[in-house]
Amino acid sequence: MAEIHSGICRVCPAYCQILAHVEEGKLVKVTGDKNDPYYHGYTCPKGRALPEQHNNPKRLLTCKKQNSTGGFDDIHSEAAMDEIAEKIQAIVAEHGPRSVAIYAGTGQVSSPVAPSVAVSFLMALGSPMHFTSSTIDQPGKHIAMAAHGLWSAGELNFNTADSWIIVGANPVISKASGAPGNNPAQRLKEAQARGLKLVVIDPRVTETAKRAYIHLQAKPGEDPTILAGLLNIILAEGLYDREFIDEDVDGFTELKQSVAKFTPEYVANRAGVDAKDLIKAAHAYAFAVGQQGKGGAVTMGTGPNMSLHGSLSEYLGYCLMSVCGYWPREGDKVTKPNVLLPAFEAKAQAMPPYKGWDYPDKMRVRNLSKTASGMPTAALSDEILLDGDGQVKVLICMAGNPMMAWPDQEKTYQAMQKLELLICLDYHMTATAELSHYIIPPKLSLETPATTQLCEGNKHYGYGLGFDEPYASYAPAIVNPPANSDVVEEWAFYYGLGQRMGLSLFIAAQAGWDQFQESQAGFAMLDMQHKPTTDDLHINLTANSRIPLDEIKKHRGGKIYAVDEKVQAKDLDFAGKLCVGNAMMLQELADVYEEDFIASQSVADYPFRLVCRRLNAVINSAGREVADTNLKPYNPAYMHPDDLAKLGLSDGDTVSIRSSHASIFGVVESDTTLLTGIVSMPHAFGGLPGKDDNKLLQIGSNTGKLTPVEKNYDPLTGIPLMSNIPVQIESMDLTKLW
Ligand SMILES: Nc1nc2c(c(=O)[nH]1)N[C@H]1C(S)=C(S)[C@@H](COP(=O)(O)OP(=O)(O)OC[C@H]3O[C@@H](n4cnc5c(=O)[nH]c(N)nc54)[C@H](O)[C@@H]3O)O[C@H]1N2
Ligand SMILES: Nc1nc2c(c(=O)[nH]1)N[C@H]1C(S)=C(S)[C@@H](COP(=O)(O)OP(=O)(O)OC[C@H]3O[C@@H](n4cnc5c(=O)[nH]c(N)nc54)[C@H](O)[C@@H]3O)O[C@H]1N2
Ligand code: SF4
Ligand SMILES: [Mo]
Repeated sequence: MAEIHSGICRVCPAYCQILAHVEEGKLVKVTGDKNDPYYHGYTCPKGRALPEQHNNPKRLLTCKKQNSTGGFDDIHSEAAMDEIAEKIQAIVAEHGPRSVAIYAGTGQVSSPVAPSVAVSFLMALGSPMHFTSSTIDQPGKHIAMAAHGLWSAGELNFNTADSWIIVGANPVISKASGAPGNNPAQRLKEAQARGLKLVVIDPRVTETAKRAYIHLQAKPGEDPTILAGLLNIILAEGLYDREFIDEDVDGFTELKQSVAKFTPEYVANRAGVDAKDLIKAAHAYAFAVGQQGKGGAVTMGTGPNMSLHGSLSEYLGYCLMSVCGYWPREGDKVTKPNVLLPAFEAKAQAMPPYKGWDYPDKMRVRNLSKTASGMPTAALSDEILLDGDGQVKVLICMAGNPMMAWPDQEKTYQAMQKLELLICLDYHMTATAELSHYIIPPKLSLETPATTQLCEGNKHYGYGLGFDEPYASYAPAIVNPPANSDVVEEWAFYYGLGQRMGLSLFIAAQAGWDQFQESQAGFAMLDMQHKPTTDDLHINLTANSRIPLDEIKKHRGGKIYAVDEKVQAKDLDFAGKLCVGNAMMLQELADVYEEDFIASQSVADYPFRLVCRRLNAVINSAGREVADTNLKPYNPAYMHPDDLAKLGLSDGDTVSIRSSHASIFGVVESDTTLLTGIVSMPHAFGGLPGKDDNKLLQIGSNTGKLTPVEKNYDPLTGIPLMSNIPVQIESMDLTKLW
């Protein structure tokens, strides 16, 4: 008989409430929790594969140390931490603390505990070198937020919105960037039935675009043009909220002047859309202007953020919300009140702009610095490869896979091999783990206690994350790691090093962005003698929560709490405003107008554009080891059948895909949902450069190889061109190569 425990899936930031079926201590099945008031039983294939992930025979259950032949030997975790601590101390003594870096990838979404302790470890060491995948994802969000400011009362509610624009995101598959994560397909369907006017801008008729009132199937990379065009129509026709702008928005005149050139005809010609559709989209979006509580939002995904002008696109998205006054007003219900984060006073006023870039922590290359999005990960390989003061010699890679995910795979490969010490915290043998000196496998998600705090805290990222209800859940560890395993929770690894190195680590209660600054209350030093439990750390993290964790623990499973927060009036003497006229952003827009928009040489030599895309059953490089057999082991290069016909190609043919930087192999597959001229291909496939190229049909190929990091990058965050990459496609009979 299986016991059934409620738990939280934390494979992706949707954080679905699940039922874990356990037999004799082993996780055997995961189903949705139909009684959950927020998720209503929703799960996806990745969550349902949690038993396969936890019980995978190939899962790493002991720490590994690389031997002199490149193979791995088992090592006890305590011995591994002894050796690693000693090595780090020696390297720091010789090269200083900046020689130690941490890279935390997507897997850290599973808990706020490890990232918090990781940051504390680096701070105690005195190293600023903390990197995450955020700066190779959608770093434009943070820059735009800083340049525009935030609205203290948060955003309007998707479930009651009248119009919504989704730019280069596919939430039905990604559960991110637009529709709420608790069953995005269903939420979109309901919204459509209710009459939501959804505008989708995407070169592909995605699962999300199928639900659109208007789908602008535009060329990739033209998002700033299209968004400026929408603003121009709205401003020229007077469809904006004059009262709101007078009261709460700066920079209106500058914005109006800057977008005036982006006429419907100009935009239509440039982006390959119909001018009438553009006008219709602007009207659909702006139709609720001036009616309190009505309106919508603009949300972006990886598409615009990876096509160079991500910050500008995100910024223009904010401008569209602010000129229409699409923010909650006094008396409206707060869409995302905190539960496990501190209570806050939602006021109908701006949190004014701030400088979110050029922070004092500098990189040694390309004049890059830390920004509100973090340290520029696209420059970390350079920091490892470039000799001299400040060179990174030690990398702790936590829940990330640089060899699959970082741009410029060849450079990443050189960097990983140059490190004096590479430590990988991962549960299976990834391409990065293969190159590591030590691999420290963690407990998996259902083996550790969990709260929904991290999901809640993501609410300002514009990812459609967070809960649009006062929802929270806590789940204790549900199963133990397999017998005889020696796995180490990620936070405990940093703690173990800290103990050995004589460091004092701390943990700070999560403040939430409503408070905007780290709260000092709830800041606790960790007891470095007596090891805390993971539950203790969750208590620290939730020290300032609106509803005490103890109360949440009383309700097993998810619950919507009785928090009925209304937006309060603006403070009497408050003069702060949102800004739609940021000079740096509007200069970038002027540059976009001036640029030779279809760089003619690119078109002649590289007639196709390779764009990003995600798969339902896996998350980036993770999950393929357990995904069901319907998933192809490789990443097809999807193209329109007309393009294939022109090139004399059919489904399954092999090709070379060449950018100005490098080339990879691909297997083409026809896809009528695409614009012609596009190659749509999932990332994070393939193996090590040069080593695994002949395994195309077994493991696919790595699109990251096509992107150089030192050309075509965002000057603030360093993110290079990772979508809309000009490529040429040539038929290639690979059987002749191998
Ligand atoms: N060309 C191209 N490149 C891209 C992208 C693209 O669209 N195109 N997308 C970019 C984006 S958006 C991102 S976020 C990055 C992703 O960059 P990364 O995060 O570096 O890559 P992932 O493949 O997500 O690696 C996550 C790793 O975490 C491990 N993991 C999962 N859960 C846990 C856990 O609980 N604990 C531990 N210790 N490990 C865990 C997984 O096994 C996996 O190896 O890639 C970026 N790179
Ligand atoms: N199932 C699943 N879920 C995931 C992930 C996964 O790998 N699998 N990854 C997770 C991660 S790390 C992230 S960051 C999120 C990302 O979530 P999303 O941003 O929703 O990612 P995608 O599904 O790749 O959607 C990007 C869309 O942008 C379009 N596009 C490409 N270039 C352009 C452009 O220049 N302009 C416009 N307008 N569109 C463009 C593509 O056609 C594609 O439909 O998803 C997360 N969730
Ligand atoms: S959507 Fe995300 S959180 Fe929900 S079941 Fe799938 S992987 Fe888990
Ligand atoms: Mo991501």
